[in-house]
Amino acid sequence: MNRICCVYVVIFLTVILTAGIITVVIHQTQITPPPQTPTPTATPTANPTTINPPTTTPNPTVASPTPEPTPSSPVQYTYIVVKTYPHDTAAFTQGLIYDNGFLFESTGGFGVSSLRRVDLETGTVLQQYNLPNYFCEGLTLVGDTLIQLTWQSQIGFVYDKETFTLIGNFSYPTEGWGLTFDGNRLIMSDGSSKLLFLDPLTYQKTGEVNVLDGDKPITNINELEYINGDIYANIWMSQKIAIINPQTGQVKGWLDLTGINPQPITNPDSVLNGIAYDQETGRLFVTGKNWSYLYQIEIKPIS
Ligand SMILES: [Ca+2]
Repeated sequence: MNRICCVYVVIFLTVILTAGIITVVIHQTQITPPPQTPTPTATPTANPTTINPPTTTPNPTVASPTPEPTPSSPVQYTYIVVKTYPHDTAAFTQGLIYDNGFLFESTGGFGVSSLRRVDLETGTVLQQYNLPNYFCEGLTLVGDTLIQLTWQSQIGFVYDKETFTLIGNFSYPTEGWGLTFDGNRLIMSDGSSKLLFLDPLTYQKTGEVNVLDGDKPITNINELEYINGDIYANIWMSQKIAIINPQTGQVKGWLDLTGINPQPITNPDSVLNGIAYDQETGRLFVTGKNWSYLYQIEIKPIS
């Protein structure tokens, strides 16, 4: 019996010892994972960072190439004549604007330069201020004052719009060609490829932009008209009007007016010049130096 008891005791102890070892092993194996747990926790955090970028990064890379090549070639426009009005053939048109039912016109030429108020329907000159000693050029309206440039005299004149009373003048260092107003700045051309920006009160230059079609400078920029954020510009001795982005100077469109004037060309200087815009109705008017007619036109892209 004692021997049997001893055997049982030994078996019992062996079982307990074995169970103890197994428990320790199991315990150790269960403990091991926790230190690994932080690693997996870190992995999920890394996953979003690696997943997100692919979705966001490719988009800009795909999107930017599309807008960047925007220096696209200018849109080509043609015209439709909506209405024809009489125009004084003695008017060597250098500046033209429309305001409240009237055209205001600056005419050039030595001895015959003038500032005029013209009835749109009849072409009749209703009011005129002569400047025989100057060769007048661009014209624009700032509030109730008319601003007129001269070609090479480097002087500009300021008039009361109603009375044509000369109320001031200013000087500038370049030639004077075209003039318009964007509501904040005077925009002036001087025959080069530049548009000059002037303060409308002090007439001091505040900036300039080079007019380019792609990378080609466009020179001889003449009469101007600011229309809905763009500058429409006659190009001297050309049948085309450039539509220019004032911020970049890029030509965004070309309006070809070839054939609009049926008059036989007897004077080579009698070229297309003069753009006016009626902001209230959106009417666009064009004419030329000594032309018999002024045209209201609509423009449309050439398809
Ligand atoms: Ca104009």
